[in-house]
Amino acid sequence: MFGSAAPKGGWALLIMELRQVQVEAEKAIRRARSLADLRRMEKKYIGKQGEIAKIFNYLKKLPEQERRQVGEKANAIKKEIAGLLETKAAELKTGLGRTLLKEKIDITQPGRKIERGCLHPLSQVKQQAEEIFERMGFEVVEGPELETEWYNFDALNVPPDHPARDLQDTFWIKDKKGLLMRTQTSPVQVRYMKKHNPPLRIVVPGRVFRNEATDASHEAQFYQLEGLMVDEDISVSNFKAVIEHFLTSFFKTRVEIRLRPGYFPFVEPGFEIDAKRPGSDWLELMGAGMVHPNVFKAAGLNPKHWQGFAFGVGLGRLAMLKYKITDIRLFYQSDLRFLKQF
Ligand code: FA5
Repeated sequence: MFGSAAPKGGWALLIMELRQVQVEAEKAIRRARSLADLRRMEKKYIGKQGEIAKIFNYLKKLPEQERRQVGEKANAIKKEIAGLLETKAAELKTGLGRTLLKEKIDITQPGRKIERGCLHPLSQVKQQAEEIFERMGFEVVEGPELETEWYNFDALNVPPDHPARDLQDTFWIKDKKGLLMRTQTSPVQVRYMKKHNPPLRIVVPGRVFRNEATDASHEAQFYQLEGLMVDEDISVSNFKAVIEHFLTSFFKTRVEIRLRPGYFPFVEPGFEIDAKRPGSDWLELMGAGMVHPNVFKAAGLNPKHWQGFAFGVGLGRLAMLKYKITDIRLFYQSDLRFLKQF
């Protein structure tokens, strides 16, 4: 820095030099990332041969008064740098501690359980019913929820003035004449028979819509499973045998059923089937009957040659009986406390 003799005003240069060392050291300490960094800085700035020590070496070349002034300043800066190093070291130590704590793994903890979901009870019922019918040689087919008036009513022999066509019962599509949300899965009978020749056995699961008030056993949209079996020689006894086999397999317990005469324009004769478990009330489960000749005609089949039975069962009603649920609306409320039980 200086030669053998300090130049005049050299103390001022030393003070500037000290300021520079101070600023540089402060910056470096702030950026330090490890204790090793700090040790290097300690050596560089306040070590025996560090920057401050070098300045002390020049002090003896200064006149007495200036020497004291620069000496005091150098000591103060040395102390400050030592303090900064100490604070930063403490900071790094606790920071490291915090990271270690955060990343600590307790290997004695049991593994975290992945919660298992389950199928909605109505989906389960749908799958079980499909499987049973598939084992009896039935094919599972689907049809559209948005349907034409022709398939939903006309092709099914429903008279033009039948009350089911009323606004109170059917959700008609606004401004689209002849389009509606299907009120039953029965239109798929005709859709299928138009494209496939008998003998045939199908079941059709699907959502249907009715413009009606809801109560414990009625929803405005619900699921049905339609069944259709057509061959040359099908009778009501075939229907009884198939349905009894289905119900016994589905409920895995004895379920009493009774057939009541019922009117559906697309079957003749027609009946309603009620079911009951020991200790509970009769519940209307399905509508059924022998396919009406006019339905065969609408599908382009000869009613003199073909015979068949059809039925439509409410999947919600099956689920109610199976799980002893007394209100069908519970299936549609998405309450996990209810749904997790299945
Ligand atoms: C029909 O829908 C006919 N298509 C059934 C049919 C098919 C008859 C083939 C003959 C031949 P029904 O409206 O009764 O019929 O409904 C059939 C079943 O759906 C009922 O037995 C019941 O289990 C269920 N169901 C009817 N309305 C509702 C409703 N609002 N909420 C829940 N389930 C219902």
